[in-house]
Amino acid sequence: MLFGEPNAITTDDIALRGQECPRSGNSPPANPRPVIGKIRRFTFGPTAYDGHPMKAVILNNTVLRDGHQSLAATRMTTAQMLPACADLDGLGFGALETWGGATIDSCLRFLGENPFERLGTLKAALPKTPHMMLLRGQNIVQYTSFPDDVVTAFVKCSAARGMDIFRIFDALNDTRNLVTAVKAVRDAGKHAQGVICYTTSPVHTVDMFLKLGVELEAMGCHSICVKDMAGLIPPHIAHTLIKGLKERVKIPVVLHSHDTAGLAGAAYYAAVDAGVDSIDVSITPFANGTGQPDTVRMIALLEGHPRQPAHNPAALQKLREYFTGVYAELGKFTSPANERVDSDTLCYQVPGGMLSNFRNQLKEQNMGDKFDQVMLEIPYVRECLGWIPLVTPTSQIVGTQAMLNVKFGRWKNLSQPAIDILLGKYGRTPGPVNAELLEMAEKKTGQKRIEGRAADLLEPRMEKLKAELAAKGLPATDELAVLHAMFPQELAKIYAPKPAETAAAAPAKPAAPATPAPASTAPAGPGKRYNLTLGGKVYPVSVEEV
Ligand SMILES: [Mn+2]
Repeated sequence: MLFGEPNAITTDDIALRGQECPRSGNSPPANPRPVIGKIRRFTFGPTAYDGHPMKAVILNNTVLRDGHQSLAATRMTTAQMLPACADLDGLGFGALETWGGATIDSCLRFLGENPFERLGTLKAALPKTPHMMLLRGQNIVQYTSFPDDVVTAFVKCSAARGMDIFRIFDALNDTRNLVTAVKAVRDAGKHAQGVICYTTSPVHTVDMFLKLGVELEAMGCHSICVKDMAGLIPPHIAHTLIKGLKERVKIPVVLHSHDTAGLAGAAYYAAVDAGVDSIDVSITPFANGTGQPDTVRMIALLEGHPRQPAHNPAALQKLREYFTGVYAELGKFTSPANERVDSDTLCYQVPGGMLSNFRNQLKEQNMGDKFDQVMLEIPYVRECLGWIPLVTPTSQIVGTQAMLNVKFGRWKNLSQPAIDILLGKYGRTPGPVNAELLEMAEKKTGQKRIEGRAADLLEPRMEKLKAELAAKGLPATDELAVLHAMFPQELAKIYAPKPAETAAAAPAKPAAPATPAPASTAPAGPGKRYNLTLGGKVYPVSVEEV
């Protein structure tokens, strides 16, 4: 084993400060730095992995979701996935991540596909392996909060199409934003996986994450995923965190990381030593870099380890060859910047896919030369917004605000989503938000910060959504209603009459094509488009998650 236990380790000694980053500007931090209090002490027992020492670690495969989301702007089509399905299904992966995250947005916005039909098709093509999806809690697969009835309907529809494991996260780790989704998944008889979004900051400690894990189990989650979306977790911390969780909870624990900074393979290895039940891998070339470690590479890393899983090198090689062809087909959306290991992410914590996309965004804003300045502003903005983890949608919110601060001066323009964070509309922030900024936000909006669960303020919407669909002449099904709630324009485009059909009726004005042409700017992902009106000018900003 990598890690002996020469001394008892106490987790409250481990504050997760991450890399020291240079601070932009000369002004002191706007927040008084919260004190990291002495939290409950405990020591590790003598054994390294006291579950089943010889039980192989389970591998989950992400190539059909996070793999291409991280390395090819989520552009893999269902048609490109299907030829790989028989081999993927036969390899004995614990789960295949096939849906959720940005795939639903991408299906509608770029690929002209009905995402629920994709799920049904993939379920039929991959009948043996459990399907897994990424769900953003109360945000479903969008960027703002939805009422409980929409969240519940979405889960029901996904379960009916064959989704098995729902990996549910909240960007602020506010469990109040997970409750509805967890209950809906349990009611549907499916597997609810609660997520700990891993990040580093002066207010985050291993102990805080362990407490969150215990809370997730108590909430009824069937398993826990440590989601390291920006690839920040170092091996020793991974070991400490996973081991601590395994000692406190009875449900399985998964580690999900990205190789953006080159840490994921080693972090996984340490987690395997610590007793992690499963880890997420992908398949080259939709692996490594900003994606998950490649399956073959991870198995090779575990060579000689008692927990190395059995594998089928020939089938894996065949898949690798197949996906190499798909990667070439998606060349417009891939980038060497995503493929290489880049330690920048350790400093700025910006998820890898967002980093490359952000470069393009700044160029579009004529701010290409301001990249470093904006990156330096990100930790400062994050601190002022209560040290929120950077994951969709908070990564976009912090990135956009940092850009505005650099462009117009600090806090001269406060974006609406940043205001909503300050007002508590996304949930409880890990640290306190900057008091002056909060005052500014309250003055500007005439609203007070809310302390309760934001979704409690939202009226049920399903009936209204169905009425809207009916008024447009579309079928008023639950599936279309939840898509209409999140992606009204994109859904309308998919169902717009084809140009050929309208040619006779209105030849002068053809309808929008069902399959929009791919965006001309290379890896522009299916990110949120913010239209920021500043000083009378509209600035479109878009960034994407990893
Ligand atoms: Mn990920």
